[in-house]
Amino acid sequence: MPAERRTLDATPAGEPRFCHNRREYTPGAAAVSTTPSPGPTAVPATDATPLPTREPDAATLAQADAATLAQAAERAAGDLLAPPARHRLADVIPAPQHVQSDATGDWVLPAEAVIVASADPAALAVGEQLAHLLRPATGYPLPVTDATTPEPAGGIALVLDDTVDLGAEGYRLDITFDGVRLTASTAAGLFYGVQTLRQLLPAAIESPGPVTERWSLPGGTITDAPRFPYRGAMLDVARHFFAVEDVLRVVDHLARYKLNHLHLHLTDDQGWRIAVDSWPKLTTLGGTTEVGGGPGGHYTKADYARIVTYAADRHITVVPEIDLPGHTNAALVAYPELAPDKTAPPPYTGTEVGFSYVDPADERTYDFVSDVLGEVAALTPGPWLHVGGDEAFKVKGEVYTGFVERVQRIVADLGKTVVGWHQLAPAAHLDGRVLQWWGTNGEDPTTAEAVRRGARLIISPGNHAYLDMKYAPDTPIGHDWAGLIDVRKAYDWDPGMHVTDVPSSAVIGVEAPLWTESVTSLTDIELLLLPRLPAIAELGWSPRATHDWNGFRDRLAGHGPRWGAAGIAFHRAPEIPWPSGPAIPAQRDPAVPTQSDTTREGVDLT
Ligand code: TNX
Repeated sequence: MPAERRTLDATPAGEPRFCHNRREYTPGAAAVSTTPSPGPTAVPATDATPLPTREPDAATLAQADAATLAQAAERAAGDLLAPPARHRLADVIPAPQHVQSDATGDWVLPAEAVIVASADPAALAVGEQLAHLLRPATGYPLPVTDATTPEPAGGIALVLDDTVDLGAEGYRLDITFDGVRLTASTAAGLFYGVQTLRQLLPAAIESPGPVTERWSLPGGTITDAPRFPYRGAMLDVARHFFAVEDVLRVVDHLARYKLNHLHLHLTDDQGWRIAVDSWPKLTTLGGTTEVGGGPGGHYTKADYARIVTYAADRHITVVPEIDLPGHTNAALVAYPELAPDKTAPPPYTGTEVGFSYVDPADERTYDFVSDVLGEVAALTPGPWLHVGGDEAFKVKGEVYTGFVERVQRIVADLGKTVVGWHQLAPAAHLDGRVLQWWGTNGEDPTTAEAVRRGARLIISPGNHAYLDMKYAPDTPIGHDWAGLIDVRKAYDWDPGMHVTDVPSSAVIGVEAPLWTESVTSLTDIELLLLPRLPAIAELGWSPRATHDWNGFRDRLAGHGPRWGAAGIAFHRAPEIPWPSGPAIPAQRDPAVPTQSDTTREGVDLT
C-alpha cells in the first residue's frame, strides 16, 4: 500500500462535504452535461388532425388521397436525397475486432420495421430488449416475432445459431440495403451485437421520448469478440450506501460498454450492506452508518436478488465482496465477540483504513465467515466469491496467510471460486483462485510468484483504473493517492502486459473500481464513471491492434450527445473533442413520459 494512501482527509461526521442531490452542481472544468442542444424541429407527438364530425364527401376523400400521395412522394424523395449515415461503422466503443464498411448497404430503420428473432426464448428476450431500446426515441411499434430462419426483410433479424464460430460472447452484424442481421451462438453475443447496433444509430436514439430523426445505419459487416473473458467495474456500496435503483442504473452503464461483471464491495468499516439471516445484527446495527454520518442502509436478500437478476438479464455476473479480515469495524460493532479484545468499537464514519480486524485466533470467527459466505453464496448464481484481504495491517505474516487459507477453503467448499485483492498472494494457492491486482507499480514479485503457483489476475491498477481518482486537481470529488487519472491515463495502458513477469495468459481481465468515500449520489457516480468507464471497457474487450488514443478520443466524443440525450451526467473532459452545437433533435413532445429513468435521480435536463 502506498504511504500517501493515508492522506485521504476524513469527512467530519455530520458535515458531509458532498450534497446528495447534485442537480445544481456547477463545477469549473468538470461539467455535467445538463441541457441538450435545442433541436431544429419540434413536431407534435401525435398526428393532431381533428376527426371528421360527419361522413366525408367524395371531393374531400379525393383531396385526402392526394395529400397522402403527396406526403408519400415527399418521403420517398427525402429518402433518395438523404445524406449517408452519419456514423462510420467503426465508430463503436469498445472498438470491434473486425469492421468491413460497405456504403451501398447504408440503411434507414423504417417505421414499420419488425424485429424477428430465432424461435428460442433467449433470442426473443434479446429481441424484446432491442425493441425496448429503440421504441422510446423512434416512437415505432417494432413488434418482436419469431421464425425458424429469421431474415431481415426490411427490419432486424436476430439469429441464434450455435453452429457459427463466434465464441461465447462474439457476434456478427450485417447491415445491408435489406436491413440488419445479427448472428451469434449465444444470447450474450446477440446482446453485445445489440449494444453495437445502438451506438451505430444517431445519438438521438438515447432520447427517452420520440424525436424526429432519420434512423440511419452505416452499411457493412462487423465481426466481434472480446479479448478478455472478465470485464468489470466495482461499486463500493459500503462507504456510502446506494439504493437498488442506482445500482441498476450502473448496471445499464456497464451493459452499454459490454462489461460483464459487477463487483459489489458490500462490507467495510463504515457499513455492512447485505442481510445475513444467521447474524442479523450485521445489518440492523452494522448497516446504519456510512462515511460522513449519513443513515447508511442495506440490501435485503430480495433487493440483492433484484440486482443479480437485473444484471443477469444484461449478461452481467455479480461478484459479491465480503472484505476479510480487515475492513470489518461494522461487523465488530454488531458482534463484539468477533473483535480481538471482545469489545464493541464505536461505529466508524471516517475514511481511514487498516485499523479493524476479526479475531483470527477465535473459532467463532470461522463460524461467522462460513455462515456469511454460505448465505451470500446461496444468493449468488455466479461462480465468484470475493473475500477482500486488503489492508489488514494488524494481521501479519503467518497469522494472515493462515486466516486466508482457511477462508479460501470455505469458499471452495461452497463450490465457488476465490477472488481477493492481491494481498492474498503469499497465501497457499488453491485451484482457480484469482487475485485482483490494484498496485500502482507493475513490479510486484510476490504477485508474479503467486501467478507461477497458478493464480490468475484481474488487473485494476490504482493509477489507471481507479475511478475514484480525480481527473484533475480541481475535480470536486474523488481521491488522488494513486495520482490523477484523466481519460488518456485511463486508456493508455495494456492489462495484458502490466505486471512484470506475469504473462497475459494469466490475466483474465480488467476491472475499474469505484470507491465511494467522497461519492454520495448517482450523479457523483456518473461523473466519475463517464467518460473513463468506456476506456477501461475498451481495454477489456478490444484487440490490442485497435488501440489508438486519437481514434478513441474521437469515438468517445460522440458519446457525449448520447449521455446528454439519456440524461446521464458525465465529466466534460477537456481532452475530448465533444461536439458543440445542436446534436439532438428536439423531442416531439417533452411531456411524453420517459422510461423507467423518470423515477431515478439524474441530471435535470429542463
Ligand atoms: C484502497 S484498493 C482501498 C480501499 C479504499 C481505496 C480508496 C483497496 C483494495 N483498498 O479501502 O477505499 O483505496 O481509493
